[in-house]
Amino acid sequence: MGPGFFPWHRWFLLRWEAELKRITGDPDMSQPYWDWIHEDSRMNVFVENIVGGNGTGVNSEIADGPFANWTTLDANLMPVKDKIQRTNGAPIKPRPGGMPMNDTGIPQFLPEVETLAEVLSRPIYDSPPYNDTSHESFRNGFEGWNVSGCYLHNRVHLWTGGQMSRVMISVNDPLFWIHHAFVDKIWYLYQQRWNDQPYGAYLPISGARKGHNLRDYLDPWPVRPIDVLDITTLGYSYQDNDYVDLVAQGKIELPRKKTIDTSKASGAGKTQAQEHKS
Ligand SMILES: [Cu+2]
Repeated sequence: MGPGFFPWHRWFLLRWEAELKRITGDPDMSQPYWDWIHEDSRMNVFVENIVGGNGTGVNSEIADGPFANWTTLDANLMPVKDKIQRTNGAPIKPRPGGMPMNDTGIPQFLPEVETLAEVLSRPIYDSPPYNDTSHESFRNGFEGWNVSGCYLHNRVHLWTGGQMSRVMISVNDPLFWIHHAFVDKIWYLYQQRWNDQPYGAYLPISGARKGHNLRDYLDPWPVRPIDVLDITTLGYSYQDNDYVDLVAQGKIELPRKKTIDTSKASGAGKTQAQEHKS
């Protein structure tokens, strides 16, 4: 997406939360987040009283929980016959109109804490050309495009599969909102750590495509990145001292990266490439 990825979704979430308050009539209603980085909370949302389980059957449709018979909408907001679908890491057949990824495979695992810690340690919010090819960019690494080698946010969408893996219809799955609330918290934690550093605050002021510079409107919202940088002025806050807070503050001792036997891995790759040629 680009530098506007975080502020665009921040405003989207705020609008959504305002709708939740309006519909429930509860002014204290707030949007929870799903911590997909902590071992203990990765999978425990997939239960009947939260978002329901993994998909089942030929269409990988969820069969339990409050959203099991949810009417889903297509990209033109027309109701379609698909129920909410999830594959949670299982290989699925690629579908037409699928999420454009530079990656070829379906991720089998949710993101790892080491990857999140690495991307949070990048002192530059974003870098030219301010799109999905930006290197040394916290935003691009976290958003998850191939060049940055992280896949954090994108990986969660693809791992879930079903509607979540297709940009224009991903909001059908309530998982979208709890995922993006966590994404927003991670941006907040990044801001806490790097905002007062030379390149840690929002970038760029100019030079990105329209809708992504500091004072550009975030199409279609009537706000600009500069308007949504500070969550205290937006009237909300996050629970602190959670696991991800400690990760962002460097207070968690991370397991060392597992050593991968690259000789075997590259050998397997070669065989496949040769088979493709023949
Ligand atoms: Cu997303």
